[in-house]
Amino acid sequence: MRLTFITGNLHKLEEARALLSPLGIEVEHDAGGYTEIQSDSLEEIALFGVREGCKRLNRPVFVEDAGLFIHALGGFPGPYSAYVFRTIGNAGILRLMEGVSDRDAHFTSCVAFCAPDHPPVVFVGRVDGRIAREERGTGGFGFDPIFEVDGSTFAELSTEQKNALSHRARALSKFASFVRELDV
Ligand code: ITT
Repeated sequence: MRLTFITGNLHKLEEARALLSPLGIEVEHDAGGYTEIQSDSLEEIALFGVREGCKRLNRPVFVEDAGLFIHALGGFPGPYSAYVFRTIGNAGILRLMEGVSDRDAHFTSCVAFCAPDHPPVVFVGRVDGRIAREERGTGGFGFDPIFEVDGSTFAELSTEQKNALSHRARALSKFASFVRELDV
């Protein structure tokens, strides 16, 4: 089975391939992008994007929208994670969290799939962790150096280790179980 992943983020592509290839799902890459609507809901953003991408490419496609939700900050940056990462980055998040003892946070990932003969569907994955006191590790991307689970930041893990527990891997695993049953 061959599916097209529309994303501008090559790290996401690597994680998706590492997880889906062993399951017999070949992932092609399209960097043509999609409209990221402004919404408080990652599901809505992903569903809108996948509908548009499927229309543009006229073949089975998926997209993924993810966000970091920091509990002490009321869920910030959430659906605005890409913008916040670009503007204040990890250093800015650590500054916002100075003196804050509740470090709880989670990542959520929404994988949306659509095919010419299949309506859009979405799969959600979540991982709970904590905001570290400082950046650690050189792997991964984005907020990985400041998000820790069981004492290690995601940036301290290999792709395989991150895929054993990440939000994206959880959403992609649900997606894989679903899509393997389809004849697309
Ligand atoms: P797309 O082209 O697929 O949209 P993107 O990088 O813009 O790629 P998102 O819109 O999903 O991705 O933005 C979410 C932001 O949250 C992203 O820029 C990262 O900085 C961060 N992020 C998402 N998943 C992450 C992960 O697994 N580890 C660390 N940071 C992550």
